[in-house]
Amino acid sequence: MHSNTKTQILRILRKSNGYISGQEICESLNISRTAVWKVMNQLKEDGYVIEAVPNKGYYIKEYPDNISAEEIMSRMQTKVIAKKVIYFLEVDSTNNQAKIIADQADSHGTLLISEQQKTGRGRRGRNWSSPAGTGIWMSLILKPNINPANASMLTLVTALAVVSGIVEVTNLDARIKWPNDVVVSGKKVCGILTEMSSELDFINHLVIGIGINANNKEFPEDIKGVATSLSIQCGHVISRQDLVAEIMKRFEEYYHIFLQTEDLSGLEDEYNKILVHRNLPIKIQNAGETTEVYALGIDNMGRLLVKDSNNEIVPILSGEVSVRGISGYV
Ligand code: BT5
Repeated sequence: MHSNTKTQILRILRKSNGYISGQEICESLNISRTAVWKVMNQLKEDGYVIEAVPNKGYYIKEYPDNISAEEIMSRMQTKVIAKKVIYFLEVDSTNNQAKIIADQADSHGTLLISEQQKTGRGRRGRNWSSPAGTGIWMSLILKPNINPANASMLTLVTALAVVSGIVEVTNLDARIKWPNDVVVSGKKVCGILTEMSSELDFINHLVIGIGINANNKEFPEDIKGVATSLSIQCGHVISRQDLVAEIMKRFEEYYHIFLQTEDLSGLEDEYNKILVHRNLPIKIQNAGETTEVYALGIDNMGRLLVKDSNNEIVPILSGEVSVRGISGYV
């Protein structure tokens, strides 16, 4: 109840263009003056700079760089996605925590987010660097009523939502490196890890892990060459809260479009427009073998269509290959 009140008060304060009186807050939430006053004090402790002027009311002068559950939820403009947010200061991996609670009946749409991950994971046991106070390390739980064979396309849907969110908030020229990386200026700013628990014809749950380098200033030696952050690219600190809210909003829209056909028919054009390799030669690495092909774009099943050396068009499935540019990561 209390965290709910905090979320609602934050929402009201953000919406009001200027001061809002304690009385108005009490009335719209049907709570006491003392309850409002308590939440205001808590918010101050959380780092919000709140001005309280007699006869005028409250006004938030400064927001902390805070990705608490209440802060994120108060910004959400969605119907189902990320209406419930669980925040951690530190965690092994948000995907691990998501899996623990995913089988609860009401977990669909729950978002888990952490300031830091001790053992953030990439695909196939690879490591994902997730230091504190810099990035967005989050996992979304979904329980779609779709064929498990189509679930991997949701990674592409997510990549599309991440790019749209980044473009909206930063105006950077973010692009997708098929299937699940988001790149800016040829370097990786985001990776997506989708994990599924399913039966042959039924999905118990999906966990979509999203890692975004938002305000990282530096990277560990081993990934310096391939990684960058949004703040490095745009030259200023970006609002992680705004970005999370925007990505979730976009995700909900795209998810809805995906569910209508259970494939990417309604999204492939948009995806292909921001595909970094589109109409370029790439290298496909598969089981130690490297082939040079020409990338055309994805089809409605999310497969990458490439033209091989015989000029034949071949669909490539994600999960089995890794894609590289001709002379580097992109
Ligand atoms: C990915 O794997 O790109 C998926 C990353 C998913 C991370 C999120 S964070 C929230 C959730 N909880 C988790 O535990 N994971 C998810 P992959 O395509 O396998 O890329 C991994 C590779 O990217 C590594 O081997 C490094 O080379 C590189 N890498 C590691 N950390 C990075 C970072 N912060 N930025 C850019 N590249 C990184």
